[in-house]
Amino acid sequence: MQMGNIVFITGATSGFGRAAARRFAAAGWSLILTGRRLKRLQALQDELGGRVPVHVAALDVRDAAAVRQVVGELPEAFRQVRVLINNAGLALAPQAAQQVELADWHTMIDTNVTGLVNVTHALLPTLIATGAGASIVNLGSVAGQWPYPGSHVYGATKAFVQQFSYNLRCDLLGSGVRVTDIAPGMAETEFTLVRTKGDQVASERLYSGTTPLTAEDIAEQIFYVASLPAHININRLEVMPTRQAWLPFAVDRD
Ligand code: NDP
Ligand code: 8X3
Repeated sequence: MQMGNIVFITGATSGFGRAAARRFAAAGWSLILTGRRLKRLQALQDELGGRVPVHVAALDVRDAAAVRQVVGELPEAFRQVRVLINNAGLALAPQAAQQVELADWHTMIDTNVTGLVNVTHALLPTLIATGAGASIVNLGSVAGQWPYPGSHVYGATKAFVQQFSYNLRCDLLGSGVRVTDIAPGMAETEFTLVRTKGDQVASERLYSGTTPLTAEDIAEQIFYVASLPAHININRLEVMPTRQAWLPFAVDRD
């Protein structure tokens, strides 16, 4: 294992984050695993801790003080983070904007925007100190680029992720720190279960009869961009299932 290969993952309790933890562990990286569900983090630590050093911390990314505390209290062996995977995020309220509770919009903004900048801000000095080969991998979405009904604030938060990623690149020029916006299309995780507030049937219906991306597919892309030679920066990586594409524009008619 190369010295200094430490990855900090938000939302490691499920989906892309958990698959990324397994992918980086397979390559010998030390893992910092965060998320709100501590039992799931501990289960992942039990699974991977025999192979690589694993540090877990229960963390709600919306809480800036808690983020600062977790980063500030990293054990010595985990301090020199090389890769930050800003993965924690969620969609809520798949219905039309005019039917949505304001609280759901706030939760998406607080998590996908405020949470992501909280973690980025706390780890920027470390990543800059790491220098060449350091990476920030942000989980955006096709929803950040392409509009569709029921995407409202979710898609808008992911548009933020894209532009924030590009803007960070401008300011980090010369530091060696890379920034990538990975924008997946439909991927089968707990994402739809969360979006529908626990509707297992709706979740299964969305993914049935087609071939969605898997969490492992996206983990492979995350690992790829973060382990490229230090002089290569993938700015944005949009990945869809072969069996997903766009529809024509909708038109309101008499
Ligand atoms: P999952 O629901 O399977 O995983 C989401 C993860 O985010 C969980 O580990 C959850 O952990 C964590 N999370 C949610 N809220 C918070 C919070 N406030 N603080 C800390 N962690 C939080 O979904 P995915 O793996 O699919 O989603 C991961 C990312 O990928 C998200 O940003 C999502 O928007 C994006 N994405 C997903 C796509 C898909 O089709 N699946 C496509 C495009 C993008 P816990 O609940 O334990 O805190
Ligand atoms: C999640 C993918 O297509 O539901 O970001 O917006 S999609």
